Amino acid sequence: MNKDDFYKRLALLNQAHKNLITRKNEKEEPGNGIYDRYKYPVLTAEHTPLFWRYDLNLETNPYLMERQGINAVFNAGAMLFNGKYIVMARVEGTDRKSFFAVAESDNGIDNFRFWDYPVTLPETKDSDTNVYDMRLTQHEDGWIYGLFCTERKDPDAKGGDTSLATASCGIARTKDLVKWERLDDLISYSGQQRNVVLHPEFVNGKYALYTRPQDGFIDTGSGGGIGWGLSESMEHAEVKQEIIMDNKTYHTVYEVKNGLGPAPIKTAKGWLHLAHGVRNTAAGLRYVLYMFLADLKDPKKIIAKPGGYFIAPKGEERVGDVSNVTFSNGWIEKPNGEVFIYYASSDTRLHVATSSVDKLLDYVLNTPPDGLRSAASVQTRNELIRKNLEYLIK
Ligand code: M1P
Repeated sequence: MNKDDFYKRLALLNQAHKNLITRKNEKEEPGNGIYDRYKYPVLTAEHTPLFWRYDLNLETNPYLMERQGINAVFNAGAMLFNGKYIVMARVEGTDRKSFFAVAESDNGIDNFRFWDYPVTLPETKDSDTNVYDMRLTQHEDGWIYGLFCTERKDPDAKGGDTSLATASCGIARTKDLVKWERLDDLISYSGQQRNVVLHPEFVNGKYALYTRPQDGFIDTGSGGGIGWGLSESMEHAEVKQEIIMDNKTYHTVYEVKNGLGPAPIKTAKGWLHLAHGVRNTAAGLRYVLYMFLADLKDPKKIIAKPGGYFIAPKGEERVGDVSNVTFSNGWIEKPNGEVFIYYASSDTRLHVATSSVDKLLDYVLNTPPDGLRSAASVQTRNELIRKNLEYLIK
């Protein structure tokens, strides 16, 4: 490619990237009254800076090729930081390795821009093969903690078996989201761990962790459910005893497994939680989001749980590297009570849905619980129909 063509192509790439990252997002009307969805994802692989992917030097990359492609941007932690909406995205390269990167926006619904460098996460002595799904917790001890899954090849895997892996909870902390101190991985006694989340406050003077014990890497087996345990420290976090606070349940949207999403939001009526539930289908696993409310004084006690899902994949969200998945590990509560829910679809892209603490409390407190039988579902629906028809006749 001659110099002119190189710079012409570069200008085209720059323009396409700028158009994408500055595109205004649009609320989808009329919504369901609980939350609003938006027309465009907030982040995709194409949102990552060109200088992460291309060698921009004419001498060393005369064809202006993409040298280090990005495959997907999805499951993101989130927080307000220095007045900006921050997401800590899971970025996956074309080499299948994930890493973390911060993107920020002024309004939380569009114009997200990645910081120049992804997170350089220190390793422990036992290096991570893959890291993903960071939950950010601004803890009352003053640190911002990032808890994530660290995946390694299973040391017990026999000779040629390259599929067996182990999942553990990696832990790091920071004050500025740039310099990270890596702490020991969580020690627990219930098999593998994914979807571990740090509660933002001390409980009985200890750190409180939501866990998701599992027997194997993919299947939770006889384990599973959202667990709860306490740890004396985060430098050497150890949960000696886990209790399951939210079980998997037969013929529900969390029949096969579930796991907590972001750290809960504290409200006047309880701790508001967002989680994912997984069921099996003939087409594979289906991941949806659901919510519940836990007791303010005893955060392991669930006090309200609507039946069914809160967000499920819709339209293009249904398709991706792992289709039929919605997953969330980040949300932001603004001081005025607005809530920005960052959810990913099909392990491919990141979206936002907006709501408020008032609406979400109304949803968790006034949506009927799962009656666990078709007859119970009909009874609940009939009750709604009867009330509506009587009200309309008046
Ligand atoms: O592929 C769907 C999700 O699968 C895992 O979640 P869980 O442990 O609950 O099954 C994670 O790998 C997650 O990142 C992924 O989105």
